[in-house]
Amino acid sequence: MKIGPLAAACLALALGSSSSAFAQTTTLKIGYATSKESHYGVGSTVFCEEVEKNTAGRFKCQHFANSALGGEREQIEAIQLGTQDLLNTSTGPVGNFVPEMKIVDIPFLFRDYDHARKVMDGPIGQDILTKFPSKGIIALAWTENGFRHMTNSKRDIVKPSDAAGLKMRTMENKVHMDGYRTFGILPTPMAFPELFGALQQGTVDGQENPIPVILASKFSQVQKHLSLTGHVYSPALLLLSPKVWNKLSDSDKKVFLAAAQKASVAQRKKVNDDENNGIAQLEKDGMKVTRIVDGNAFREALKPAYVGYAKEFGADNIKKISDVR
Ligand code: EAX
Repeated sequence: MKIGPLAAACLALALGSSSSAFAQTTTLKIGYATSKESHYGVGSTVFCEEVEKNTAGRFKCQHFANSALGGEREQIEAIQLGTQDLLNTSTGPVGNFVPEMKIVDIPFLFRDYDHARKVMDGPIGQDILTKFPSKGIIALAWTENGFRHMTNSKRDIVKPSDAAGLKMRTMENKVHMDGYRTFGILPTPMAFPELFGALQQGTVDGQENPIPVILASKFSQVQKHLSLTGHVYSPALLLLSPKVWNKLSDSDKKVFLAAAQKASVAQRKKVNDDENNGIAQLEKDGMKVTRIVDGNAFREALKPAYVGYAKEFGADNIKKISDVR
């Protein structure tokens, strides 16, 4: 029997709607530290929209912004267990799970955003991503947190001696803590969700984070001084639970990986926008911004820490990263 175009359209519609009515939708839980409007939220939203669109709605996300699922360390554990599906996280606690990753947390390793992104997207960064599966984590892509700057409630920081003696919250990251000690800082590791309260109560004098985080977390309400130290690049990662990954078809795996690439582009763009507009905003919000910082003095102070880094990671491996142009 020959059917006309209208009948064919009706049939297609009926089949289409019936198949989507029966197709199962899997809702993936995605967590991140800051708001849905922040860099993490922007990247995560792009990832989820791409996945939803390119799997015809078989997958969608439920967002848990603002650390609703806990600190980043706890969320990594949940990814391993499969009680959480997705996490857009800084590398802060990740090195405790995947030691090969720690090399990119070295202070003053990256010159600028171009350098950092080139390394992450190139063979060195991509090779690190292959180390995750054996630790029970799938790393879909490098996203981004940004260059970290110091804030505190006491004074302007131009050189390490200004930072000396300040009690500063750090991430749970030994590479950072070893470096910051050479600046004279007293590092106090703490999970991010506790940080605002600790600053408010004066448990610590300061903290360090990229502009997008300082903005999104409204640290201007509890910190007076912002110094644009840019002392370390803070990469981020879009992580997936192997429990989800192992059930995906090959073509869905491709969709997830391509979506993660788009997420990364969008997240980095938001970091750029915040770097360009956020500092003036923080000034308006009452922060005193120190723009000119003695970077050479910080790098000089850091030399003893680099001796340790060379031992741990290999001087040649560090040089390979520095040499990327
Ligand atoms: O991932 O813990 C931190 O300071 C991180 O930079 C923040 O949670 C964003």
